[in-house]
Amino acid sequence: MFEFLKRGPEIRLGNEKYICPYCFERFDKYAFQCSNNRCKGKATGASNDKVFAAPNKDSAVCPDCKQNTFKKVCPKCYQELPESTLDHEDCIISIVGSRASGKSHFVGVLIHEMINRIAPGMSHGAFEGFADSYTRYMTNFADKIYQGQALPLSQRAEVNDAVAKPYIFKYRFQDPKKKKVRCYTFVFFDTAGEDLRDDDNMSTVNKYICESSGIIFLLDPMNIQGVVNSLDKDWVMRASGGVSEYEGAAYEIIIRVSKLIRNNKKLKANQKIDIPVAAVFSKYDAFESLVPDGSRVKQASPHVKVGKFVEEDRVAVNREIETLLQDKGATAFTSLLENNYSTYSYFAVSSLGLDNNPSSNRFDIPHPHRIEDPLLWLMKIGGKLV
Ligand SMILES: Nc1nc2c(ncn2[C@@H]2O[C@H](COP(=O)(O)OP(=O)(O)OP(=O)(O)O)[C@@H](O)[C@H]2O)c(=O)[nH]1
Ligand SMILES: [Mg+2]
Ligand SMILES: [Zn+2]
Ligand SMILES: [Zn+2]
Repeated sequence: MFEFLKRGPEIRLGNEKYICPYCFERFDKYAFQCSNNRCKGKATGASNDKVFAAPNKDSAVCPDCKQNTFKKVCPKCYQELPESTLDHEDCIISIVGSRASGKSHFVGVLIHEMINRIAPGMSHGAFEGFADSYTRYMTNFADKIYQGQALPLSQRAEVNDAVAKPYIFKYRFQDPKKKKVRCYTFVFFDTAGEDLRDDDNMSTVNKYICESSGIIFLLDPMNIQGVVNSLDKDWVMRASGGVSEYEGAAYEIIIRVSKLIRNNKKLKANQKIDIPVAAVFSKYDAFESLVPDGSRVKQASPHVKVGKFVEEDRVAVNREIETLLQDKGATAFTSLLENNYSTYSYFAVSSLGLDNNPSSNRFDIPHPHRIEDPLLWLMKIGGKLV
């Protein structure tokens, strides 16, 4: 940890400390990193990473090369900090779900859609990667799924940077009412299902889950026995990737996640968790045949088309999916949500798209169905949409 020796007129961070979106420690001071390529950063007060202590100002002078730098970094992990972190404007989204429930494909396709369709369509906005997030996103996701390759199952955070490090994106858009630009930072965590299997491994992921502004809980249709029984078992197995978790895996994860948040927030048994949860049925394409004709969820998502969040559509889909889960005997899941969370809603998405699953012989570029619904809802209730 870096020692802060110098004092001076500082930028106030408010009473609250900020949370580093990489190591999740709380700090009231940030450090600076020299961005001069030729600087060796060996001067007194600077670390080998050219990180040095300075008062909380907009910029600081490197003690070694005397150049000015604007690069603010975490004093512990030395990762660059987005402005919004210091302003407490971060929106941390945790994606959780059992092994092979489709989390990585969901994140990979959602970010692509945010950049290319959702942000421009909702508000003429732009979705931009922060620091190395875009490059890491391209390497770990886009270069595979947008080249017709399925993603591998994610390794545990301990051994895999793709999981351990969040993907940070800025959403910048014009607020027509206030005639000013608004900017929010999204911090996405693609949890490895394996890290959620037991309480010990959960310690790796517990920090960001507890600090989340929203949780996207992906529910694999393969985990619901009633769903599998209503379909051709072999087909649905192939269609959903061929990895079948044991029955109850989804319930166990939601129980474990809830216990973790309850302990962390010191909640009493009769208090509900106030982090909003989007409970998302993944791989919609694989169970579409179970959805009655005329259902709202069969239609394309309306929000981006009309340029604002259509609450009435969310309500209709929520009702349809809750009914489907209850009809298929997944009441253990629905009552877990009801009893633990004050705000939740059901969704169904297909990241890959209709007729584009691993069972079909071709694997097209993803053309997702309703992938934006959960995130737009979390933004809407968090006051982050106009
Ligand atoms: N039919 C269908 N299959 C999908 C969809 N999304 C993902 N899959 C398949 O589900 C399997 C698992 O997907 P992943 O995204 O790797 O799952 P994960 O939740 O990240 O798994 P872990 O990293 O092990 O926790 C893969 O074989 C995917 O092809 C989808 O929208 N439809
Ligand atoms: Mg994964
Ligand atoms: Zn840090
Ligand atoms: Zn320097």
